[in-house]
Amino acid sequence: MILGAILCVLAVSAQEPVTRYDDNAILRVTVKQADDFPALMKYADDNSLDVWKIDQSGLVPVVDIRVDPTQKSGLQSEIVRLGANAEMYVSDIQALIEASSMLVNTSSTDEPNDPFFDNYRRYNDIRAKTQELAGRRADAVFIPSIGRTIEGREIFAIRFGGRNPGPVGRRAVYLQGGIHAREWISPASVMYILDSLVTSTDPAIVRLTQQLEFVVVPLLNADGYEWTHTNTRLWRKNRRINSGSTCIGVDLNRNWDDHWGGGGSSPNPCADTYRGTRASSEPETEAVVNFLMNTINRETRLIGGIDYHAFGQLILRPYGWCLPRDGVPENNQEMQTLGANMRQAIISTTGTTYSNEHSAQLYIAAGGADDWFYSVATGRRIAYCIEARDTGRFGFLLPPDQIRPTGSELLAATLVFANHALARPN
Ligand code: 0X9
Ligand code: ZN
Repeated sequence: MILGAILCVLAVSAQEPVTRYDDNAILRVTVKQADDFPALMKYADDNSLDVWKIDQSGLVPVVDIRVDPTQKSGLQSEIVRLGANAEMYVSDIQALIEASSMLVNTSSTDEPNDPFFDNYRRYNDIRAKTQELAGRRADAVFIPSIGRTIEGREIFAIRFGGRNPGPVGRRAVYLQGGIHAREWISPASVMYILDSLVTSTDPAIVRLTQQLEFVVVPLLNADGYEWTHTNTRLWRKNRRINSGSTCIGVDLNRNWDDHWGGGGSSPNPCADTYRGTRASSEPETEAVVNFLMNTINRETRLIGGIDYHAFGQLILRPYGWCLPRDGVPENNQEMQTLGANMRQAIISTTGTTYSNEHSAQLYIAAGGADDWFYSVATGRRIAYCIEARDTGRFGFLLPPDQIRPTGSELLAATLVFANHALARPN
């Protein structure tokens, strides 16, 4: 019992320990009053607890925290000290990991469904799929290599469409997936969107993709993603070896050159929100910065960017680095209305409800990709961070039978976004 109650690292080979999550739980903590929230966050940070979700949309913040058996009683004492309320939301993460991998999607309709979207795919399979798409549309799909990860994996982009730009000139939108390793639904959904755009025969989509270029990086944090498949399912960061620390990884969504180093980003290499030593210190960040600034922005007019994450079902607009009372983008109204239209498109597709909000209202986090897309890459046009399914039942462990419905609702939102990018005045 005691043995089983310890998060154990099973050595399958000397180099590659596989992390198990036996008896890890998700506690849903509701603080008594908003003033108690910083103390709870500090406790989580000091004790390296894995914060899965922060919900500040209600009267008081609600926080989902993963605890292993060695962390549970400490957090419980802190909860008592704060007079907070806690509910066991998920009791055994390891069981959830094993159960969700069993739920492989099999087609229930007459349509010939692409088995690629039956399950979450590895880096090589995702790359092969983009090459297959390029093979089918050799006239319109290009796969530039934009750099290499820390471990040397090629970071590939896909450029599709925009060959007949019409009177507005050549415009582009940028779609990015897989910045956070454990958020598997992100690269899966971005691949679903890409596949739909490339293979669609719907005249509205065909016309859109003729006019607008889609620039897509489906799997930015390839090293972290592979690590979640081979070793540690709940890994978030890249695989940087941090000098002077035994802790690995930089949070790539705290590494961008817009208010880098600000609130919600940690200077501690052991934290899950470690921002790195400077803006764009990571080759994954740098690859996108160079590609968008030196190639895409020279050849096209980049109108918008979306960074796809999980989870929470949220449409987040800039800024992430400060609260609305300290500043909103000058075109906040445009992004709010567009967000509402994207939200509505999702409801019409699958009935799933997403929020539409200023990002920092969720929590402040500076150095995010979305803020950099907005303030730098697009020259203050339009940007979002979309947190895909679900609201916490499975969290990062979303079963693969939800890939197609999530992909189709996010496709609908992305089409609304892309049509707006084409229609806006400049
Ligand atoms: O914290 C994040 O990086 C994102 N949430 S996640 O659970 N997927 O890690 C939210 C980022 C929102 N954008 C900014 N704060 N800039
Ligand atoms: Zn994320």
